[in-house]
Amino acid sequence: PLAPGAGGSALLRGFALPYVAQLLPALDAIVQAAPLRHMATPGGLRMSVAMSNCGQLGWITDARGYRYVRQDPVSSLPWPAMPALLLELAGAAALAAGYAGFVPDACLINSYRPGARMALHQDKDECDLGAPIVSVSLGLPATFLFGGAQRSDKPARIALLHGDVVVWGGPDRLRFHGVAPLAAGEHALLGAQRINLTLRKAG
Ligand code: MD3
Ligand code: FE
Repeated sequence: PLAPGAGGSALLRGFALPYVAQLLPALDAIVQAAPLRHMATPGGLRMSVAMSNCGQLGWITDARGYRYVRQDPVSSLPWPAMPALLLELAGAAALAAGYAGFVPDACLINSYRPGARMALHQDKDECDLGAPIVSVSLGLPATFLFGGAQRSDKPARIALLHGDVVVWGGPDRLRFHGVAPLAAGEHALLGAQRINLTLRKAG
């Protein structure tokens, strides 16, 4: 597991570093057009992670549930376009993990401030669960929790650092996963924040 080229999952340490200088201004423009916001779970709890999206589809949660939508519900405008650089990064990472021809149509932008966390969950809102998910970590380090097929399976802890890219697919695609509360810190480029991008084929 977590070895490149096998068509399962692969942890690609520092894979995004050559892209960062161009990626950060592109992300700035996206969150200016579609600001990061704390969405509510279907149960009415405010998420500690602030989110936005780019691409044809964006993931949202509200009282009506979890789903992908074409427009930002805050502005009623389409989500900002996916930057070409992000498509290139996602395609190259997927290929390195054994997935040729990965073309994501959705990019969820997760912003963690110290204390923010993501509870164990499964990602199953996408139409094609055979497609991988590419995640890009930027800014402060986080402890990723990698569980099993059951919520009760004890998760492994994996440090995800600035520039790391993980390709999640095959038998791992439906594993429970989450993020431990972000530790305080200051990153040279992103300040007191971790940004995680998840690139998906949602439609
Ligand atoms: C493993 N985000 O947005 S990215 C999410 O760091 C999410 O913000 C986390 O879980 C974050 O849904 C983790 C890594 C990730 C994404 C999807 C997965 C790992 C996954 C799907 C299946 C298994
Ligand atoms: Fe997830």
